[in-house]
Amino acid sequence: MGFFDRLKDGLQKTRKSITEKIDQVLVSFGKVDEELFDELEEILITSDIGIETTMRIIEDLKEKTRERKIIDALKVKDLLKEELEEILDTGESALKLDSKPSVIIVIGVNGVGKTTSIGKIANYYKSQGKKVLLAAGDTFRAAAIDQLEIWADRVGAEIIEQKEGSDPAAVVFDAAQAAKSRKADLLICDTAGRLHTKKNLMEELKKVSRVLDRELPGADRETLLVLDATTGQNAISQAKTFKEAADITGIVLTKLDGTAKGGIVIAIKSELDIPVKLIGVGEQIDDLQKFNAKEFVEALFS
Ligand SMILES: Nc1nc2c(ncn2[C@@H]2O[C@H](COP(=O)(O)OP(=O)(O)O)[C@@H](O)[C@H]2O)c(=O)[nH]1
Ligand SMILES: [Mg+2]
Repeated sequence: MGFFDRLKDGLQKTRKSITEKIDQVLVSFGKVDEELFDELEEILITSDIGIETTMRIIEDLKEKTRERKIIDALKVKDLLKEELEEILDTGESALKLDSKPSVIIVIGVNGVGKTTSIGKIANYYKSQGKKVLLAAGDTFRAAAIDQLEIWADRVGAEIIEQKEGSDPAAVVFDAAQAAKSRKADLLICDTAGRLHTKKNLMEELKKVSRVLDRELPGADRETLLVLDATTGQNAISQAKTFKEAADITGIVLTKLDGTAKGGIVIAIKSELDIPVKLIGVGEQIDDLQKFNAKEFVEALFS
């Protein structure tokens, strides 16, 4: 399956819930009127786009139909696509990882898909001929270290680890030294998603970040927050918490294939001001894609 087909396939549930309903409404109305917008509003809100963003979209649609004197309801679909693309377009969504080594830190609550995404990212850069080093910074559970080890074996990356319960900042320190001495292109740091308290977790992330500032000054760094699309509006509040502890450079939105509420990507963009850089559309190793607004909207409406 090609890239676009995987995306389409991954967005199947969302497409069914948003696009098919929109099509039905547009066909049944035939002509543009006030009630049509009420129906559209309801569909958008129930797909987790968020109330505020939905209102903005509906207002814009009303204005554009007036300006362009559109009376055919079916034409509203193109306007909606245009509107969504505008909201989602963040300009550059590519990861900036030019220095050698460069660093990715992956953060987010338990179970969102951090370790799996690291495996997928590592696999991508390995396939580009890069030397990739993983740091097992989730020392909270032994199983987390084992899981990263499996990924390292699978993709042919090296891994730096210590035993369960050790200080993640110490693991990252070792990994930074190893990245320099082994001339790695890319160091990817896993982190814990759960500690005894939220405060501990945030302090730990700050400490890891300081170690990297000190040991790899000037290295390109992406701090990626992983959010699980199936958790809906909860993902937004997680992002707000993590934003206070880290300079997040991008979001990895996982499990879009598992939800009909993929509209969350639109809420994230308009409410958080952090670009979505990667999206997870399945469990296969190549099911993590670069986010592109135009392709996303095309896949949603195709
Ligand atoms: N369907 C689907 N499952 C995913 C995706 N990303 C991660 N997962 C699954 O989510 C679960 C938790 O992932 P894990 O990487 O262990 O989360 P972590 O606790 O944040 O490190 C695993 O079962 C993964 O296979 C995705 O894009 N789609
Ligand atoms: Mg993990």
